[in-house]
Amino acid sequence: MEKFPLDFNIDRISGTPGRYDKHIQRMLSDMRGQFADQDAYQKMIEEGDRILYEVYEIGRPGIAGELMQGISIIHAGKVGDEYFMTKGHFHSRLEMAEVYYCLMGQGMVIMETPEGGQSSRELGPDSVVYIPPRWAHRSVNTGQQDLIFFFVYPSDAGHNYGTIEEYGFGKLVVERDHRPAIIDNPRWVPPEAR
Ligand code: PAN
Ligand code: ZN
Repeated sequence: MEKFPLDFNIDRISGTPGRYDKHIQRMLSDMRGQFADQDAYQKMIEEGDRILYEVYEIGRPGIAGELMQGISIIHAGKVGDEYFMTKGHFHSRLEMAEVYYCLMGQGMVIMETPEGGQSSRELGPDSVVYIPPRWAHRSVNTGQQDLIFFFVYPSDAGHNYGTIEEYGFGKLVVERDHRPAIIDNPRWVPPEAR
């Protein structure tokens, strides 16, 4: 029990946890092929790589019954008219759920089932989104500030990025008339047609 500390605080200004085991930074260059406007992506990369989002993980053993916790920070910005977002994934153990608790910022969680079912929920200060078993999830920052949320999921859930990397999600979140809009992803192929 004493081997792992059981508590931590979250800094309300930066959103960072007082302690963590892993700090992951995902760069624009890690997201090749994920944004719909490839020309805008290429132009941005040529201007210099940048951090799109960061994850602070508070680890626990990857065994049944344990929970992984952490903080994700998605920075504000767009590639073309598509907002900065996470890669998105299914859990390798598909039946494993997750909870997001938003501390700061504005955004959306885009969700999708292996059968192609689509859903989304908004994230804002103090909102909670429950991601049910079997739903892939991607978070999108639709605001002008960092989107910061706490997450918790089973330590043995694992991450499967495969099909999302290939086809993306069925829906994209883009800016239309100065506000976020959810539109169909032209690159997406329904699972039964793959
Ligand atoms: C989150 C995400 C985190 C980064 O911790 O992993 O926001 O997103 P990607 O893993 O899609 O790059 C989570 O959902 N964990 O399961
Ligand atoms: Zn997850």
